[in-house]
Amino acid sequence: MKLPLYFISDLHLRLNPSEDEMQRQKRLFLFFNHISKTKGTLFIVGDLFDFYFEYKDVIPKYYFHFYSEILQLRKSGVNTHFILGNHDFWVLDFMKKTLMYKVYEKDFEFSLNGKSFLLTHGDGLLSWDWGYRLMKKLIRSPIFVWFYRFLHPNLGYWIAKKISENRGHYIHSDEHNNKILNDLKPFANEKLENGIDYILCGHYHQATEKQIGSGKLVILGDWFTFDSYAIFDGEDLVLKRWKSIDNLTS
Ligand SMILES: [Mn+2]
Repeated sequence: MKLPLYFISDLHLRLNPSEDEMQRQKRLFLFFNHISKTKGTLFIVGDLFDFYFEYKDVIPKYYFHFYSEILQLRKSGVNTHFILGNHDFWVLDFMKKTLMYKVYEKDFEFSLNGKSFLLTHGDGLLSWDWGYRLMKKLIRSPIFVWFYRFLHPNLGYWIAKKISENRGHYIHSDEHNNKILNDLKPFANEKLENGIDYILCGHYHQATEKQIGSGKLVILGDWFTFDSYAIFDGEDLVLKRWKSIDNLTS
């Protein structure tokens, strides 16, 4: 695995390309361009898309620019790893083989330079989220996917757009952020006690790093308000915000 390692999550690329969305994607592609120059490895820790459903012979056209940019990044020698989130679970061979270097349906653990990493999208971890856990089981079940696949793509994407439009924004109060962080602590503690050094997750749309003992829990933020990413240079893992090619500030 080539250094540096870059980690991002919760891009939620949209099905309705507005002017805002185009600007947002432009910033992301400038970041990709930066990575193609520094080289290294990119990990996308879930919710890359707002909705992605791949059919045997059909892929969504909305993400055309993204496909092109990611292939360019790979051509520059950067391997792209994609840990699926709850918004992009329904991938087939286009995502797994053509577009990404590697796709993970579950959490992914690896070690590099004496550090152990755990990458998890992070959905379904909160103690009060039992309703979501049930829903997760349902929408990932083969029978649900089998049924959805039989809808005409126009209808399948119409439903997804309606759900996407009606979803609230991801603005969190400090109180809410702390509540999440506290609830994730037992999970993080257990992993960190069992030899993991760094836990990276997404899903919660907050950009936080928490030192726990000698380890670290990083919530990767998103690409709406934060444009955040974590970087591991071989020594340490740091959470940063992307500003522009020439101006990287934390
Ligand atoms: Mn998510």
